[in-house]
Formats: sequence, C-alpha cells, structure tokens
Amino acid sequence: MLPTMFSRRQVLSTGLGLGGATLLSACTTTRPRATTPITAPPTPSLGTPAVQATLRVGVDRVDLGGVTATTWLYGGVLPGKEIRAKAGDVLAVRVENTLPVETSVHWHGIRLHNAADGVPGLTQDPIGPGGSFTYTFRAPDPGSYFFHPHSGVQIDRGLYAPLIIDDPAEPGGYDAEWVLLLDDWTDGVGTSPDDILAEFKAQNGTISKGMSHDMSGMRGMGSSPLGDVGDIRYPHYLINGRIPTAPRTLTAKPGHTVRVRIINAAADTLFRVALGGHVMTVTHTDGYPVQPVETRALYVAQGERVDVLVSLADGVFPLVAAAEGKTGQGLILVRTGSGGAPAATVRPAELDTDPLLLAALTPSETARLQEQQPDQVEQVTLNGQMQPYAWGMNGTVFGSDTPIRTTNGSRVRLQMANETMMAHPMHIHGHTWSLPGNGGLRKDTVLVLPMQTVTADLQADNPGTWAYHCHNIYHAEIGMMTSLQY
Ligand SMILES: [Cu+2]
Repeated sequence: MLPTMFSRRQVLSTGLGLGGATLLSACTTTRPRATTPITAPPTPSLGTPAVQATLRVGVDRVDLGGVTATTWLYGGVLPGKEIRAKAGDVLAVRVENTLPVETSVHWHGIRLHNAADGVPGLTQDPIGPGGSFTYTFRAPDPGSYFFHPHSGVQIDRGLYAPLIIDDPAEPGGYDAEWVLLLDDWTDGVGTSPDDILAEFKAQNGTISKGMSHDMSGMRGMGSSPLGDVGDIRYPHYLINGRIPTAPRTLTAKPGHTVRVRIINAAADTLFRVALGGHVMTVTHTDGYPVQPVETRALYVAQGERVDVLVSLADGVFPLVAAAEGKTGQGLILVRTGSGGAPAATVRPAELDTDPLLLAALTPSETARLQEQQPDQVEQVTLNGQMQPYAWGMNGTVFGSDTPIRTTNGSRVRLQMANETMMAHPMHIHGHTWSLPGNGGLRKDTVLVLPMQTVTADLQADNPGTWAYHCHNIYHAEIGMMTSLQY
C-alpha cells in the first residue's frame, strides 16, 4: 500500500485561511535573546542506580501498519521501549545520539533534580551528533510518565516512550496493565515537522498583550466544544505506533480488570478517548491518584496522562482516540473473545457522551498538597493567534521573556489567563501543581480553555531553572514558554 501523500496546504490548516501577505507588512520580527538561566544546583549524590538503560536515538524506518516512514526513533521502535522503575529508584539512562542534529531527553512529569531535566539552554548543553549523555536521577513519585526530546519539534517525529514508576505500596487489584501512547503523525509521509515549523515562522506573526481578536478558527476542520484545540491536520493518528487500518490488539479474559495508562505524546492533537461498550473508572492523572470516577469518554491533551480501570466484557471492542476538532482517529482493539474486528472508522457511541476533562477531577486525600496561603502570586497571560501564527506568554515570546523568580520554600500561585481562542495544555517542569479550584488536584499539565483562567499553586522545593510552557510543541517552539527560577 502506498503512503498517503498530503500536500502542505492540506496539512497546515493555516494555509486555508487568510493569505498572509497582506498581514506580513505590518509585522516586525521579535529577535529572541538568550534567557540567562541561574546556575543549576549541583547534581546530588544518588548512589548506585537501580535501573540502567541505553537509549539510541537515530534515523530509522518504521512500519505504521502498511504505511512506512523514515523517521527518528528511540532504539528503532515506535513507541520507544518502556522504562520502568519503583518509586524512589535511581535511574541511569545513557543517551547515544546518532541523529545528524542535536537532541536532549526530558523526563516529563518527574520531580527530578534540575541538571537531569533535559532542557538545552536551561539545564544542559544539547547532546551533539555522535555524542552521548547519561541522565542519572531519582524518580520519587509513582505514576505514568513519558520521555521525549526538548529540542525543537523532535517530539513530532517518533521520539517518545513511556516511563512507568510503580508504587510498591499500591494494592493493585487488577489483572493486567496496558500502556497506550497516542500520537499525531506526519513525519516521513507528509510535511516534516521542521518544515511545518518553518512555515509557521515564515508568517512572521507577532503577539500583543491583551485579548485575541483571532476568529480564524480551523477552517475546513471539525469543531470542538472546547474551542480551537490544534493548528495542524495530520495524515495519521496512532495508538502505539499503528494507524487504524492496521491496529494492534490487546488481549485479556472476559471479566478481567485492566489498568490502562493513557499518555498523549502528540505534538498538536488533543484526543477524545473511549472504549466501545465499556465504562472507564479514572484513578490517576499525571501520576497522582484521584477520587475514582466513572466516565464513558475523556479528553487527554498533549502531555497529559490518565490511568483508568476497566472491567472487560466478552468480545472485540474498539478503543478509539478521536482527534478532537479534526478528522481522523487512532484505534487499538481489545479482544477478550471471538468476533470480527470493527472497521478502522468505527466511532463508539461512548465518544459522544460528555467527555471528562482531566482538570475537573478531584484528588484523593493522599495526593493533596498541604494547604497554605501563597507567598507569591504571579499573573500569567497566554497570548497569540493562529494567523499570522504567533503564540507566547505574558505578551512576549521565549527569549524575550522575564523568567518568574521565587525563593526556595515559597508557595507560588500562578494565575494563568488564557486570552486566546485556543486551548493550551500548560506544563511545568520539576513540580506538580495543586489546583485550588479543584480541591487541590495534582497535575503537571493542565488544559487551559479559551478565555479561561486557571489557578495553579506549587511548592518551591526543588531549586533550579524550570521550563514552563505550552505542550503544543509548535506553540512552545514559536515562543509560548518561559521559566521558573530559584
Ligand atoms: Cu498552546
């Protein structure tokens, strides 16, 4: 089967709207300057690692299920091989870069020491072509995490893998565990991620502080009750590296309870997830336990993770991750009995049953951060628009930003006001927020809806220079990033 080719115009929704030329003359380019990071605290002495791994980063060919693509992979497979440890373990991961360009690895959601956070320019020098770097860090908290580069838009190639931290004290109570990586895919079959970014940059967009007047929307794309949720139409959407016409199959016995860890590794796509014929019980988000709640569908934004328990019926069922506001979906099959496989385009009725937003969950008692009045309140605005393409924070772009400074031991409150028509999954490194509006729900990635303000507290107990950005990777790369420093 030949790969489906998509033209640039089809891939980039921004190509479908206003011609940029008439707008460009009025715009000037903001010239980024380097943000000077504070000196990272010294790497702590961590002792002998309990888990050691080697991660070869390279150019490889991958079979997405009849569609093959040349792309960049961890260890030659998609998704990359899972790394698993126990809470409190020290991990040592040697990264060998065989790419023609620099790379880095960020351990998304892990409350690790700053020097291992994997952000070139803030916490380390990039790993050059032919170079290597060993990340040694303790993973203090159990949960579902993942790792990916923090270099350009490399996450929009095949560079991502799960990082699962088990809780030795957890009773379990399930028969099996599945890890699902959701992704949007263009590399090697459509416009390359770097070319997409170049097209966005060529629009020379600037952002202004204040409300967006961008009403362009995603013309020709579906609509979402959440508002705008992405800029790019992808040729494919994947679950665990497969397109829906050649899905992977997960097998279990009827009546078994399965823990499903769902990780959104996509660059530009928010997914709406449901398992046909089943109710899901949500137990964790971003690693932390929540008060269990049943739902038939849920939203997972880029960088978010959610764990659900499912009691399986007898038969063959589609687990679908529909690309929200776009056309297309990822699919994986759940098989506990006989029956034919559903079509690639199957749309379980559960998808249209009021999907749960993960930020609306309630934390379990054990997950709560002790309540405390903030020592410092920071107003943060999210700014920008799709046309001409520009995204930023506090009225400016990364490089021209003013880092948020605090002191060790402070309770910091961030009031994130989204002044755009787009939902932004905001991510903080090295910490997990407590959301006072949701009883102290713990999250490191929170979806801030259009024109919504989200209050997020954190305890400054992990000194360093910490990236704080939108996890739409194109938004982050165009400038929607700043840092927290202490
Ligand atoms: Cu964003």
